[in-house]
Amino acid sequence: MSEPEQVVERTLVLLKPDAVARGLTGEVLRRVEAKGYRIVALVQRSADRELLAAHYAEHVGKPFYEPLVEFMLSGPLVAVVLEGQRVVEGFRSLAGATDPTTAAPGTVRGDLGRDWGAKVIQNLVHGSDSTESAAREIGTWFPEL
Ligand code: DAT
Ligand code: MG
Repeated sequence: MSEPEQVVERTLVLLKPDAVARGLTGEVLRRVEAKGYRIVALVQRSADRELLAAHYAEHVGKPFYEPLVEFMLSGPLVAVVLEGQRVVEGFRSLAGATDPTTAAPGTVRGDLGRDWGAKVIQNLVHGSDSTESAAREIGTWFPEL
């Protein structure tokens, strides 16, 4: 009998400006590596409006879009491509729910995030929500891949 097919996925992760400013990039990447995912690419850089409009295309025009952009422009961020079986849902599980106040303890957002009274939710990390989003977002941040 043949082995079951192992479908290796990739996902796009952002360690947002709050994670970089608070010195939490190592802590987040430690959790990713401890889980067993492979870092394929990693860069610290600043975003710009055009890049963010492509990245957050589904949110353009929403009430929180402009504060979200301002937050994402507020300092350097780290963009990462991860690889592994079911890594798209696996990283979302590590990250936890969008609202860090109620995100489950044990998750990045639940353990390390909170409400700071800002105009937009600041929750340390982004992770692609589907393999289709991952392909688009990896193309946005790492066109060379
Ligand atoms: P996620 O990052 O969990 O995939 P999302 O894609 O719905 O969440 O939204 C992108 C980011 O925008 C999210 O991480 C935090 C912020 N955000 C989402 N909904 C919001 C809201 N209702 N008010 C303020 N900020 C919000
Ligand atoms: Mg999202």
